Amino acid sequence: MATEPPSPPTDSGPRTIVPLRLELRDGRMQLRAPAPLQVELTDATVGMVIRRGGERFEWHAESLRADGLEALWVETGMRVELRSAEVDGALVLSLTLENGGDETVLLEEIAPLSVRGPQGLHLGGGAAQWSVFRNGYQSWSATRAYRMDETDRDPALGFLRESHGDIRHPAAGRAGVLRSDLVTAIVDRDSGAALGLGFLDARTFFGAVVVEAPRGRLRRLAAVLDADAVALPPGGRLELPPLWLAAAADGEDLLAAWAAAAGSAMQARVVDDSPVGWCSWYYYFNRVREADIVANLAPLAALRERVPCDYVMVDDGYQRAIGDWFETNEKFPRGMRWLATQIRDAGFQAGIWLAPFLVRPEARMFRERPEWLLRTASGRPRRACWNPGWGLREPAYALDTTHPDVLAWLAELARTAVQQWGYRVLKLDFLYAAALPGVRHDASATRAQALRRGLQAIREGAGEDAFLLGCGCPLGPAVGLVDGMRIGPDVAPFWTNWISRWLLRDRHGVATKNALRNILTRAFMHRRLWLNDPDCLMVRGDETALTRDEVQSLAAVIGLTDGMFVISDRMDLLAEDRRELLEQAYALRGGAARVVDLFTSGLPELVQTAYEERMAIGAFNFGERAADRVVAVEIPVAGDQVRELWSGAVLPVQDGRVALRTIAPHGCRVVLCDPPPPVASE
Ligand code: 9PG
Repeated sequence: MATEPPSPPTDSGPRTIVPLRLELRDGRMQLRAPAPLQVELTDATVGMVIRRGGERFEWHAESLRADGLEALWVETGMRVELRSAEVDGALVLSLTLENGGDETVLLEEIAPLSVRGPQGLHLGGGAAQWSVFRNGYQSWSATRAYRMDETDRDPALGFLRESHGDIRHPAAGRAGVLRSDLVTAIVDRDSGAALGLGFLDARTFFGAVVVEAPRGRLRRLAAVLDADAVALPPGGRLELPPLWLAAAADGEDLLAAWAAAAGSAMQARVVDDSPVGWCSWYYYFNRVREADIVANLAPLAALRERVPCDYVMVDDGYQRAIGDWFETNEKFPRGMRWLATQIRDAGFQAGIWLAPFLVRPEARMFRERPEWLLRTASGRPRRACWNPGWGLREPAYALDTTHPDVLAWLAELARTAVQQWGYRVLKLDFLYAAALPGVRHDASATRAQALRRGLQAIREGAGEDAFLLGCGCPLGPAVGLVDGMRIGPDVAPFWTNWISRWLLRDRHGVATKNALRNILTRAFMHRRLWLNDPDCLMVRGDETALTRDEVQSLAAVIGLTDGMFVISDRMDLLAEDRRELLEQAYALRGGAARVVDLFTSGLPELVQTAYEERMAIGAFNFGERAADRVVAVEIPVAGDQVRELWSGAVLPVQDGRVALRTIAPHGCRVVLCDPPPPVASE
């Protein structure tokens, strides 16, 4: 079977959104979408929480004045100035703070926009009908839309919270109270009308949108910046990241338009050719040996005509210790430079995994450079992660990426891996470690800045030509520095496991089902903030608990959402029917995906992908019983027929609909819609 070359996305720019109109009334902001959209924010204001002389103060501007919308907080002398502009169909609010008082203040939280009470947001029938998009903090964090009667919860065990969310902002654990990182869209499920709001720049502060609407009544909606106790001396001024606001008749349009705007504000890196790779992790895990990597090169080369692999990634398992990256362990006796040469001689780029901001106690650096560690207020090294794969007894700790020697070392590490050893793709993992709360060498740096400085040092050392892939990474501060970004939890050779589901209450954890959810819910970020990395595709039939239906679902979601395409199987053992599966999934790439039920389901099951001239529909059944589905086909198709990918079945289209019978549990159907050939003109 020949592989069709992927065609470019038909739609990667902003879609149909409208800006909110801003008016000042009684010192408060009124923001309204033009008719017929019913989206209106009433009595919005600016708020902040500060510390001054050891005391905590909270303020909401009572009377904004026109002409730049100024307000003065009389007791503290803090002044705010708010400017508004219409940019590409959205309203953009920019806030400047000035300390006009005579004491230094520490900024804790700043809300460029907040409304309170049930009248604060008019959107359709009210909060009981809303779905709110909750974006997780980092790559692995669970992301999906919630109804207001649903509850967002953290994992039950503390050590999992570190690696799955922002420990400064635990989940509320109460129905209707959500914190969405960077951006949200609030959708009225009855009318589809939606409000979108998000920060355009996350290089300095982490931002989030907080929605509190327990029991179907809005209490508070606020866009908040975590100001990390940054000091503002008397006379000091601070410009805050702009806030983007728009309305639309569709929630995903808003998310896509925000991503395009934020990507352009932060100069996102979006390379044209999304790389295809192979990765050692999901077959070999920690057990990987240098011979295993070499053994996969010939089978990958032989597959090239069908699935052209660009790079071969040596994942976790080669290093002497987490932190001792310059030396290999006994499983890699010939060292990393030798291995890169083997990979490159076989015609692939070489890739290498690093957890550059982590260090474990057995690493040399831990003993020799104690001043490089991020520390807690009590002076102990900041625990960053407990990963049983690296040893049960001790955790890994975080580096202080504001220390100049750490930054120099990071640049040197990246330079060595790229220039000296010859690895062009760097998978940078557990990046959240740099942004953990702690005491830093540069006390003035925010957590977002600390992470960004670490990444910048790596980019500097690696050079512009290296492909940097972020993983376990808080999303905002990495835009413009990484080329690819993992957008979900790890896939696994199983669907879910009961330990994770029941014992740990962990929606973020390692499981193919959890990964699929995020690949769909964060599809809109692809090619706007970076290239999405959905994580790897495993298609093998042995040494896996995934059924063929589950494998097909993973393959279809990865192909239809177009992100990076990374295989993780032992290639010499792959049966021909499984190779064909790889090829079929590969041929689905190159389109622009739209997740139809993003706001109506906690786990989306319907994707439409538009290509230049064709269209594909993925209908999934993530439930536990077989299901029938009927899907709408939105383009005229050849002979009023469509083809189903996996079965090859030809299905009739009647009144623009196709009936899909008995989709197995965890399985899917992929409907390929080819347009009728153009009528020849005379
Ligand atoms: C290598 C792996 C792979 C994988 C990464 C990352 O303990 N934890 O919470 C935890 C989360 C993710 C994880 C490992 C441990 O996987 O996502 O692709 O590179 O590291 O160790």
